[in-house]
Amino acid sequence: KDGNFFMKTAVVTDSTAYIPKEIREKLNIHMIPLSVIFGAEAYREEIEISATEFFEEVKTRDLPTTSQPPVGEFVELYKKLAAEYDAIISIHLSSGISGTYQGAVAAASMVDEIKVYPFDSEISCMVQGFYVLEAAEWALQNKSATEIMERLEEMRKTNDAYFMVDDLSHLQRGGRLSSAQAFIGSLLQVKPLLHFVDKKIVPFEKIRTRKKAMKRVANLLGEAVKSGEPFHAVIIHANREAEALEWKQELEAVFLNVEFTISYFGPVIGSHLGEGSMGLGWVKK
Ligand code: MYR
Repeated sequence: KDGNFFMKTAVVTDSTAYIPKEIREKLNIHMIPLSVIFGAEAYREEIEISATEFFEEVKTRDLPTTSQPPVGEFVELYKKLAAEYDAIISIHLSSGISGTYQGAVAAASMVDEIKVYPFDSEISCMVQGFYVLEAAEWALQNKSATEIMERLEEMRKTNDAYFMVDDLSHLQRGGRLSSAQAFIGSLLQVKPLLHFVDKKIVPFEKIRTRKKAMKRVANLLGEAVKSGEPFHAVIIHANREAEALEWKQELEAVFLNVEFTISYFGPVIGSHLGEGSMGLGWVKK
């Protein structure tokens, strides 16, 4: 705020936050899609292919590869927003698993018309979405870009997530699992719980069954929220909505200071995790 002049800050993210279109429109969130590539055909997720269409498609086809958005798409959007806004906050999936954030940084240096603040969420999906929703709400309240960036850094301190996959080989094939090859070999037999360390995906603990893994994650949440302060949490599933709903009800009955929502692993992230994956992320309100 500078006298009567309010900073207008635009919020940009990528498709892997999986924020539904109605919410993006309501909160003025601008989205740049990543793509899934089946053979010679590329589809921009959330625009040309939905999560439902994707999981239907991969019933009869191998999982596709994925690609980050072209830098030109960031440049074009930033230039367009420069006409209407004073600054841009651009929030992206972890730079340890995708080149998307670097693309935003490169585009920011090519656009002189407006100051762009790229933010590496160091995570993805609706856990990245927590940052995006908060930034968008603060921007609507005319908070400055630097104030919003400080708030995002503060959120990092209480933001955490764990997830499990049915088949670890997808993550390994896509090169998104960071661990010694021999260790990964030993993990392929079990269902390890995974998380992010230093922007990269690493196994957290070897756990043999899905039920036990979910129990372990619930305990980790309990540890994180034990102060009783209000938290947001999100259950994220890859085509397992009924199971996610059931887990939500179980967790809601135990953690009264936590507001739970359900989200999904869409096409791009689903290509690396495979169907049946399930995750839980949280942040202090
Ligand atoms: C690209 O092609 O640039 C996209 C690569 C995406 C890799 C995704 C790896 C799995 C991420 C799991 C996130 C879980 C968040 C709770």
